[in-house]
Amino acid sequence: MSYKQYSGSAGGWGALKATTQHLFKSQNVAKNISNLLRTNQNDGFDCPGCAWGEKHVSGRFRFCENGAKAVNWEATSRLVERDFFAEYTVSWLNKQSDYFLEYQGRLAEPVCYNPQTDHYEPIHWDDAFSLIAKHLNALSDPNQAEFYTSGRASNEAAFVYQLLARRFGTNNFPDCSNMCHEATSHALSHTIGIGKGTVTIDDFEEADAIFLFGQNPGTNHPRMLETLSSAYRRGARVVAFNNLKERGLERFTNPQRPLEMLSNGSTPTTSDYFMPKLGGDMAAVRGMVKILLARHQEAMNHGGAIFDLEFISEHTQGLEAYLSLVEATPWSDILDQSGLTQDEITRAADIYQHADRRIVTWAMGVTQHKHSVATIQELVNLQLLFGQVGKPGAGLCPVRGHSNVQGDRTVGINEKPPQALLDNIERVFGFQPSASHGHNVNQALQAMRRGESKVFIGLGGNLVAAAPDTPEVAAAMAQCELTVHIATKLNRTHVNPGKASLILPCFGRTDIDTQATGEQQVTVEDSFSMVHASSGQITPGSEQMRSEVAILTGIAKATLGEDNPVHWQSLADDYSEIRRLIEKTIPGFEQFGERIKASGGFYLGNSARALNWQTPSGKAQIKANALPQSLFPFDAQACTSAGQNLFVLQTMRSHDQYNTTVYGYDDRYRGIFGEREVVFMNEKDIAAMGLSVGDKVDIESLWPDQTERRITGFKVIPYTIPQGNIAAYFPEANVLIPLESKGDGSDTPTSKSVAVTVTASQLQESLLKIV
Ligand SMILES: Nc1nc2c(c(=O)[nH]1)N[C@H]1C(S)=C(S)[C@@H](COP(=O)(O)OP(=O)(O)OC[C@H]3O[C@@H](n4cnc5c(=O)[nH]c(N)nc54)[C@H](O)[C@@H]3O)O[C@H]1N2
Ligand SMILES: Nc1nc2c(c(=O)[nH]1)N[C@H]1C(S)=C(S)[C@@H](COP(=O)(O)OP(=O)(O)OC[C@H]3O[C@@H](n4cnc5c(=O)[nH]c(N)nc54)[C@H](O)[C@@H]3O)O[C@H]1N2
Ligand SMILES: [Mo]
Repeated sequence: MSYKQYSGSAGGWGALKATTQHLFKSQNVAKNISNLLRTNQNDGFDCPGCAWGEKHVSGRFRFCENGAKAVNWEATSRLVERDFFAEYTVSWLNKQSDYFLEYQGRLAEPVCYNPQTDHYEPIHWDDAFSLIAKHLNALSDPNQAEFYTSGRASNEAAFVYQLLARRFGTNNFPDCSNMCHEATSHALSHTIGIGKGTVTIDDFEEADAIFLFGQNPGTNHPRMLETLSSAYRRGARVVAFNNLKERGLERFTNPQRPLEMLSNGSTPTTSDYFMPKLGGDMAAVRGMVKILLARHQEAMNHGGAIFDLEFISEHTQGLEAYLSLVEATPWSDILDQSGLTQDEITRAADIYQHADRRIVTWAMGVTQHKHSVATIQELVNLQLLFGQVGKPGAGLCPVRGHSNVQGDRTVGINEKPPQALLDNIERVFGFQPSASHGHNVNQALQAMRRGESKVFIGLGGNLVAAAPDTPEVAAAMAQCELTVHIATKLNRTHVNPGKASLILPCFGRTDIDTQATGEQQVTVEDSFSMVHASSGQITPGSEQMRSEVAILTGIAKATLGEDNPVHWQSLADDYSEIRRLIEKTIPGFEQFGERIKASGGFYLGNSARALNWQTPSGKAQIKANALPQSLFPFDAQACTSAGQNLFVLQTMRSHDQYNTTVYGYDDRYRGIFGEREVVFMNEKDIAAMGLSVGDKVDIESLWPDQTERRITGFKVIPYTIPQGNIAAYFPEANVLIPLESKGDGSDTPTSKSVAVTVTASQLQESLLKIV
């Protein structure tokens, strides 16, 4: 275990080396090399990594180091078979690490939990379906079932899933996006009338300035580094706002450029770097607008303008209220909350003003705070003032996480379905779906915890590890009469079973999916609203695995009946049938089957980009939100006593993980090797607490309830991070986040602002005493 500052650029030979190591680790080398070459190609599969889009140019490989890890992890030849479950009890498995659980390999056959023996035991598929049907049909209210989705599910699987749940009678669709970009969907739909980004990949080639807020593309969207470095090379300004110094936001060696690789050269990915306090982006942007407003007023005095007055008057509403609020916001608040100097904010405003086409991107550093919706609306305001929506080379770009999280939403995974969707379902399927709002993740977990929701079905994902307050979530699962997990790999959620529990092994994106009519394709949608086809390339490792669609139609047939409301089997036999139903039900999918044949797929369109504002007023809304009272998710100061070291903690991903999937214990770009129980701190804070690098600390979170939330023995790592802020990895730090600490309007866990105290590890002190 070691800590060594990383001096290289992102990408380059380090990435190639890591890719090769992961190839060997999967024990499927030859197959996986050919696999990687098919990633994101027209006749291949969509990368199960992130949702970044692709420009379709032939003859280039289209995977990155972390995409390669995702592919290798899924395409392993290791299998979890009945002997494994016979050997280990579930209680024993629950004591193992997340890495251990997933590393065992692909789930190979359906198993059912036996509480008497505490083992999972084999079960026939039909018996598994009957058990689910029995439990679902025994509920006194369909809203006692929760249908969770993780964003890898294809459009076809997700559409079948929502149809099954809606026919059953509920809108309980907790979704991974409730912990992810929910604030984005909420903020955007209430301002520009659509909850998606307005840019396409081509816009990045025309932008003069790209502002990146709260994201770490070097690890989480590595293919974006190429886009950023090429923008930089042609002279665009690329401006990062990040709470940490992230290597991928500094320099990148592109493995696609042989000369750069051979000369160990690299291209910067950003031209300017600002490090706001956690949650300080809203104040920073408010400061930029305040400067630009003053300049605009000055220009107006001389008959000019800086804002796009024509755009504002034709397309927006709410300008006056917002500008008065900007004027009324004191600089002291802006500087205090942003943690930036007035000079820095002025520099950011200068760059913004002197560009003509600006793109603003953001990810979890913006969406996982209490005031995330307001922060995103501040970004929207800035862009609207300058007419940056619906213009080539400009726009709003939330960078999505899971490879099909956006598509799942598009095809109906929505706990608050719009009336138009319900009407279409009624028209196409001849039943009236429930219009009452269902549960998001937070509400589902609360209902399970109270014993009100009794059946949990998970289409992928790992909710126990992904959600906050881990012991509470585990307890919520344990309360359920039945938990059902449709999954590729064993994880924490599976080893926290309900009173009855099933693990149903499914195909992943890389597997060949053969059904009655032959090999099937599925479709996915990227961050740029491009829909394209994906076909698996390798023979599944076990004949017992089934496709997600086959599993869902199996559940539907057993629960609802063969033909209710569709002939389920024909959907499983031929996925084009599902695409025909999507075409009839979801706008934008006209001639779906034909259009996915095009290279790179097709563009779903975006109403805001077309300057068509789907808001009640028919205009884009400029929202006047006050800055938050405090950057803590509650009045934390009131909960601390004198002498306690109060910090705001963010929880983020290492370079060797995919959400709760831990591929390894290194975080190369941050200089961490062989460990994950670390906490990144500013050197001055380390010194002020009398700590040294490598010391162990205990971290306790503050929340006005009686629950103790604490992690112990985390190693102190010095890092470029503002004083008062610290960072640790998720899922290890999830126990610190109270379920009740959630975003206003989004219910997203405040994973990037947790009020905590840090103390020297008691364990360490007691050891010292012994010495
Ligand atoms: N390899 C890999 N790829 C992934 C994933 C993965 O786990 N591994 N996960 C996928 C998913 S589901 C998602 S949602 C995305 C996540 O992609 P990211 O949003 O990049 O994920 P995080 O690791 O949470 O990183 C958050 C970044 O924001 C910064 N940050 C945190 N708080 C603040 C703040 O208040 N202000 C500012 N300005 N910066 C802040 C952090 O320092 C960090 O750089 O990636 C997707 N792609
Ligand atoms: N503290 C903290 N918590 C967070 C975050 C954070 O930044 N900080 N980030 C949040 C974010 S952005 C997200 S998106 C959530 C993620 O939450 P989830 O989507 O629930 O979690 P994942 O870790 O992506 O799920 C991994 C599991 O999915 C299954 N799986 C993988 N591929 C497939 C497939 O093709 N089909 C099926 N059926 N199953 C498959 C495997 O069994 C694997 O174990 O976590 C959130 N939690
Ligand atoms: Mo995500």
